[in-house]
Amino acid sequence: MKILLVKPYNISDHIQPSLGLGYLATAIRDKHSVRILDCIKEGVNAKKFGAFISKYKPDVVGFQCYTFDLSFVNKALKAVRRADKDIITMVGGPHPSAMPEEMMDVFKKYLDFAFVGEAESGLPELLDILQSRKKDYSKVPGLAWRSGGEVHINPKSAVDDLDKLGMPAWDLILPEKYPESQHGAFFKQFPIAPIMVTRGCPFPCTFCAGSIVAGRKIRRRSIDHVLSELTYLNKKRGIKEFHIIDDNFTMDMAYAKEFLKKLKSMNLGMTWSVPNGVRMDTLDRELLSLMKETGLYMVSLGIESGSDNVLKLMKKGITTSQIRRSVHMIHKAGIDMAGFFIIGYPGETKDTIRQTINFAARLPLKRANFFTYLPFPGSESYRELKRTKELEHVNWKRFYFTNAAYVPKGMTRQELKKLHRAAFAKFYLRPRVVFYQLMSIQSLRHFMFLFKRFCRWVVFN
Ligand code: B12
Ligand code: SF4
Repeated sequence: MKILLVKPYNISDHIQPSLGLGYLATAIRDKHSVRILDCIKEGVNAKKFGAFISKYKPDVVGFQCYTFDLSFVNKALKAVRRADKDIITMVGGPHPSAMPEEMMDVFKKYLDFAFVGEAESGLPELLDILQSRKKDYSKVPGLAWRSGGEVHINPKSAVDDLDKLGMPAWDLILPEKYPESQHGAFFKQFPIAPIMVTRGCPFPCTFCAGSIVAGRKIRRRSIDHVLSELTYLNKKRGIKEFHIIDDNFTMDMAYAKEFLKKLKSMNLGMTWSVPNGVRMDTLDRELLSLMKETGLYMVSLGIESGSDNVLKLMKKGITTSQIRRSVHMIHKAGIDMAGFFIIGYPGETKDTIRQTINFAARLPLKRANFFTYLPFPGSESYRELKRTKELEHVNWKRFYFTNAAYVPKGMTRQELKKLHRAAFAKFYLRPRVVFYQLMSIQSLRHFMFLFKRFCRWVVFN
């Protein structure tokens, strides 16, 4: 069959290959013809999507769906049905994993199947059934399907031995064709590819929906498997920088150290970063010096808040004094840092937000990103807000970080947005911080990209 896997179009500045779709392509390509369409990279918005489908004529279209993709997915599913009602449609990813029943209900006229969790074993099984026309979907792991108007959801599965999944289908993704600033900001070398070394996170942070797909158990690829992927990316695709996009690459410090020692001995000359962040309690001096020696140029840290009370509410398992100690250890190791912060978490006050803003400015960070809290389906905080009926009706259209989709009691949306702007202004409008950003610009093209991004930020905020 002719399968189209789609990364939805959105307004995000992240233009990065989808490893999820890459792994799925690997799982099905021996029996099917597969194409990965990254609508962000190709500029295929909802208006253009119908024309693309009419021309490409796939048998199956599958969308990767984050919560903030819902509006595009809605329009795109309708466009598929309009183009050809026989095309089979499906969705997978974080949003359907958290709300499979709701998705099957809301999109019932246009959506045939949804997947919960990882789908490397479920998708090939479903395609076999579709091809054989047997219509017994009851054994396909993680599948949400309909029969007699009822939605059924099969238990999900996750592959324990990650090496068995092989590599994402890099020859279909073509990472070398992606733009320079995959993470929407800075880099050292180009072209860049993301890689995933581990899956799963056992920590209970209440705002996070990471485990909804990957689960709480941590699974690791063998070190040789990861290194052979890096060698392939470097030698065959010309990739010079890699981004480890795990939930928390340094979770198992012994594993991370062994990996880095072997990487060092290979002398690939690649630079790397951990743009999704690592926990500060999973770093030590030896690990940091190995990270630096192997080409890590910036470490992103999930700091979240400058208030111990809020950190406790978030079940982050770390205090502000531990954060300070850890940040100083990284600073001493000579590694630049970026911090992630959440403001407007349930239970926050304007004072705790100001504490976070001041805390961020006092730490020796080179960059900071402040997100307004979003109640991700599947996260503990989402469930809690639903339970207390604080979140009766979610406006998914507002579901983006700059939109302040949720506002804690005791403040207005305007006040939260004002604090959000103040956080960026206080952090970035300092000569040494401005100078550092200017010195990190790689080319005129990079400057133009950052400038456009800044203008967009001003408009959206
Ligand atoms: C890597 C990552 C990114 C990368 C994404 C790269 C990409 N192009 O896909 C980057 C850094 C760009 C990113 C950005 C953002 N991310 Co992110 N990200 C992750 C992270 C850490 C891992 C995702 C991953 O690659 N997993 C590995 C692959 C193998 O799994 P997968 O992609 O989920 O795919 C599997 C299944 O989901 C399923 N599947 C997926 N798609 C499909 C499609 C079909 C048809 C089928 C059948 C199955 C299927 O099968 C796949 C294989 O098993 C997750 C946390 C987590 N652990 O899941 C957060 C996460 C997905 N991100 C999240 C968010 C919110 C964002 C941002 C909105 C944040 C921001 N600051 O703006 C942006 C949005 C960017 C965008 N343009 O869409 C949330 C999503 C929550 C939600 N309900 O929407 C998560 C869960 C983290 C969290 N905060 O809780 N992210
Ligand atoms: S925020 Fe990071 S450490 Fe916390 S649960 Fe999510 S992935 Fe794990």
